[in-house]
Amino acid sequence: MATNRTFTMIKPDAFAAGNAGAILKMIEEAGFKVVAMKATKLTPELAGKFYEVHQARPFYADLCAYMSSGPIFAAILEKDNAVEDFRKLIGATNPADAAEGTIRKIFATSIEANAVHGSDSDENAAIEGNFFFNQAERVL
Ligand code: RTP
Ligand code: MG
Repeated sequence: MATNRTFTMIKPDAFAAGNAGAILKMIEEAGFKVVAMKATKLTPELAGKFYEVHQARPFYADLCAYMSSGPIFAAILEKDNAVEDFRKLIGATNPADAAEGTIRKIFATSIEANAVHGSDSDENAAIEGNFFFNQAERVL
């Protein structure tokens, strides 16, 4: 059964461009509740660990450099059918393929600098939330 939580990051490009507030507004207006959130900055090592599933891909080194290039927001979101509904809200990885009205269509500037992350399964949502937030930070 689908759980009601997912994990997101507002990525360095969107944070640096001052789009975090507008993106969070879209997330809230789509019915997601923020139940944990922090501003932070990944080291290249932490970015590499977070995205280690992609370590054999040609874009992995660039991805780790980009994801550690500046501050991000990390957040746990709550809503029915959270993982699937959030992936719909953010749109396709490549903004050129993202549907009109999706966060990536509006804010992403390239397939890499694509504004937001969204977990791809309930299992990964839990793993990724635990990567950033300890128990005391997940009391809600
Ligand atoms: P995410 O994990 O960040 O939510 O993105 P996603 O599921 O839509 O895409 P995924 O395949 O998991 O890729 C992770 C991130 O790597 C960057 N990427 N660059 N240069 C490229 O061809 C390329 N492909 C992917 C993007 O930042 C993508 O979100
Ligand atoms: Mg992914």
